[in-house]
Amino acid sequence: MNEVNLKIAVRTLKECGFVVLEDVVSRDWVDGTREVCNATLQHYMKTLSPEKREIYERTHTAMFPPICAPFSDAVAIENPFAVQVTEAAIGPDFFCTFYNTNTQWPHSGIQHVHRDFDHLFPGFPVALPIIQIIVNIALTDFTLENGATEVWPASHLIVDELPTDGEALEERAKTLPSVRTTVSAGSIILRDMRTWHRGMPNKTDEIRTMLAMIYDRPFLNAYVSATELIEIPRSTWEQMSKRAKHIFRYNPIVDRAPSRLGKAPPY
Ligand SMILES: O=C(O)CCC(=O)C(=O)O
Repeated sequence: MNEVNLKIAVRTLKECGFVVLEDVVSRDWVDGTREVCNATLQHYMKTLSPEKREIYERTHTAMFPPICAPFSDAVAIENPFAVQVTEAAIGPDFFCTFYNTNTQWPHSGIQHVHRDFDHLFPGFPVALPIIQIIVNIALTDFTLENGATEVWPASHLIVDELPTDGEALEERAKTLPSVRTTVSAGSIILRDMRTWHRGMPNKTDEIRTMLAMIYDRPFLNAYVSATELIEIPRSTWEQMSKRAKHIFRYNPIVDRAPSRLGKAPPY
């Protein structure tokens, strides 16, 4: 990205709480990854109780993908455009200890409005600079019909002592303008973790999924819970670039072969 576009991207992220980098990942990679991801999701759903599966299919599903190809490909974990914007927004030493997927199943319903992370000092009268960015890579076209995420621009700057989700937030969100992230497959959405958003109903017969990685400012390492770390198979680690190893430096490297099954996030 040239200097002018980088400036616009970072400014948009800071002002609006999210920015879309349109069509930055190749169709070939996206199509192959979607196929593997859908198969992994099907495996993962079979590991759940029927009750849980029913709830996930009706509402929303998050899954930890196995850290092997294609999920561990450089184009995903250290996408040059996403890294460029992230470095400019939160500095070069950011790290990642969270990587999941977000799926709206065919004919699923609406998610509740929420922010993924609260302000560092809830109640402080002004919003502090951005500290966490979620990097979403769309594996399908995101449309109004299949549940493109709804986002409230500039809501990351709202500092009232609202909970991160719940009735009060739903009510307040109704009074504020929102947009839908209708983007093409292979687009990347970078979002400040404080920005209000929700998954929307998927009225189509196709699965709608995006990958999601959280890039954090270095000091947040002190708050990472051990149960949430990503287990990186040594065979994946050995293939990662120096840059990717730096981004994923706080995660455990395990000697198990990569499992092709998705896992449940710890919530
Ligand atoms: O899948 C979506 O559209 C949004 C889901 C999401 O970002 C979340 O659950 O935090």
